[in-house]
Amino acid sequence: MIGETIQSIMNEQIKNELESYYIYLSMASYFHSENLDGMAHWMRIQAHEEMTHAMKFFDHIIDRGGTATLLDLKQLKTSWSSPLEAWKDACDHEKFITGKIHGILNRVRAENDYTAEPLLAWFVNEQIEEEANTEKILRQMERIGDSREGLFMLDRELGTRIFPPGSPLDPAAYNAAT
Ligand code: OFO
Repeated sequence: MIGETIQSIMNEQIKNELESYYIYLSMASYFHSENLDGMAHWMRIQAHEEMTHAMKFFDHIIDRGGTATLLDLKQLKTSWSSPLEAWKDACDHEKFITGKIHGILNRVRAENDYTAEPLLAWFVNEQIEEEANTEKILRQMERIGDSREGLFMLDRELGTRIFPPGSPLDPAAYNAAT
């Protein structure tokens, strides 16, 4: 059975992950409005990943006999002044999430909750990749500067990211389902 303290911080993290989902879907919308459909596509897949992150905490709580509580999401930023600003925010957001994951791991250790440690270890590793991905794109954006050509080349490259099979956010899947 999961303890009250760990259940409560995991419920908080479900909210953080769902807010990540919202932020990246918002960024997808912004990139579409800028005709950067490749970046929008990348963000849709990122949003999908965030939903799966939320569900990992959700299932962990349920599997241990607890109650997953869906907390209110805060109103998040919905527009950006430039693609560069959006990528900066994505990068900062991943660092913020890494801090949250490390904080949960500290609490899990303080509570001697050995059952939760493997889940947290997965997230610690995942955050290395999450930070590296956004950091790399941000550095490329900074190098591109004002070059329209560079921006569209990167946009094309990011449009090649592949949706995980069965993703409900893949337009090919939900359009085929109707
Ligand atoms: Fe982007 O890793 Fe979850 O939030």
